[in-house]
Amino acid sequence: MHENLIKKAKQILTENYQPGGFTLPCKNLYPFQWLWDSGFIAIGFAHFDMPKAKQEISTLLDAQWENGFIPHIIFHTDTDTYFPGADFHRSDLHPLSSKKYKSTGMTQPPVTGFVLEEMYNISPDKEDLLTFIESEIDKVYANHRYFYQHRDINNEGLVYIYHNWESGTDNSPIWDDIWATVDSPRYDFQRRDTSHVDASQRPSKREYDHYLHIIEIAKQHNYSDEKIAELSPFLVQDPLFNAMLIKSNESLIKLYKRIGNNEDKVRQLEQWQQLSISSFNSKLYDEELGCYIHYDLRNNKPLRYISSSSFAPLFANIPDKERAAEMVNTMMTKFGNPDQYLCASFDPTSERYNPKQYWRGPVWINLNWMLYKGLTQYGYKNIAERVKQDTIALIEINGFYEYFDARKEAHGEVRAGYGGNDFSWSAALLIDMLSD
Ligand code: 2M8
Repeated sequence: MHENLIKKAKQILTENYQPGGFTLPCKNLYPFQWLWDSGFIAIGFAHFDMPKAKQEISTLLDAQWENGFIPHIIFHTDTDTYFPGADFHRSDLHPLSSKKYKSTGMTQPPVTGFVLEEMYNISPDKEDLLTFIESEIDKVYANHRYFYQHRDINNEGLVYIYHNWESGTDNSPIWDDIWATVDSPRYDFQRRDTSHVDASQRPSKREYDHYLHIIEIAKQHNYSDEKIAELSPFLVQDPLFNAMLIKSNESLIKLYKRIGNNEDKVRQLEQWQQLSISSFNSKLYDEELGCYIHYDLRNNKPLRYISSSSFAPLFANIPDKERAAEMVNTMMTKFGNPDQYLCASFDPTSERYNPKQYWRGPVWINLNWMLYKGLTQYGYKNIAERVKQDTIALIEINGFYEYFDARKEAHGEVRAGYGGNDFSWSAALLIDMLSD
């Protein structure tokens, strides 16, 4: 079943793979290596080309800074078809940044820990994979240590992100509340994304002003974590980001135990994990909404909106069974209408919902993959199956797009897949879902 889809997905990954040992998220639109894309891509490759899966992760970790930080974009080439590029980000300003690669000075959801575990589970040759994991796992551990040492300013086990691009959900309507508090300059710059993709499917010029403004502040202080925590107008505890960290902690604990002789690291990870899960549950859960939400650390207030990130904690085993049931109820009431594909990236009943614009509403395959796994884990087999079938249908009808309209009526006569086409993580994660 679905042989043609799988064949096409493998072809996309193989064609997006680059001589530098990494895979483009999508040709033209994203011409470098992105952190969480690489993680999802490695899971896809693991099913049919393990050497490339390993190489993807090794290349990513090779760009790690001396303080454990892993950047969100690694600029492997000098191409100027993406804005803002290496010359704008100036990772060299940070004293501990990589001397080998130019990168950004911000990160993305820490997926690498659980990606190693997924690769291990997929591989038929466990011994070989364990040898690979042994060679890389300490770098991932150092990355987690970086988060707990530098991004957890209240020592509560919840780390902050200082830029919307760190969230991965770039222009989520949730950030509108923050932009309303920021008086960013109006910059003069030339966007590149809108020459590849219809502008109505991308963030606005004003949003880009804010994105650049935060980077300018960080650069003025050479990307010092302490200064960023003090000065960035964007300082958020994001449930998706923190759930990824928690999920990766869990994987590191399991993998270190399998390797053996790493009791100190296991103990440390377990300590972080305990605090993180307990604070996540007490601080980020909104009883009234029945799901997890973001917390604005800069302005000290919860951001009370429902997005697909609100359900990602299911993937990381964070809620207890009772809470999981409430979350599933919220999800199905707000997002699960039969005339909608699961799962819109933002609350379809909100006036801020836009079914065509990037992270303001469309369905994203990486979030669907997490939900599929999370729902399965908690025993919601039928809903998990719906997420899977919806994912297959969206790709079958439209192609391997970056994001998709959640409204069923939008598909058919016209294409309702948006953003870039032949998008790597859509291909990679479909391969994984179909192998289940
Ligand atoms: C999108 O973000 C980049 C900036 O990082 C962009 O819009 O230029 C997001 O969807 C992000 O989550 C993703 O990792 C990246 C590459 O696919 O594209």
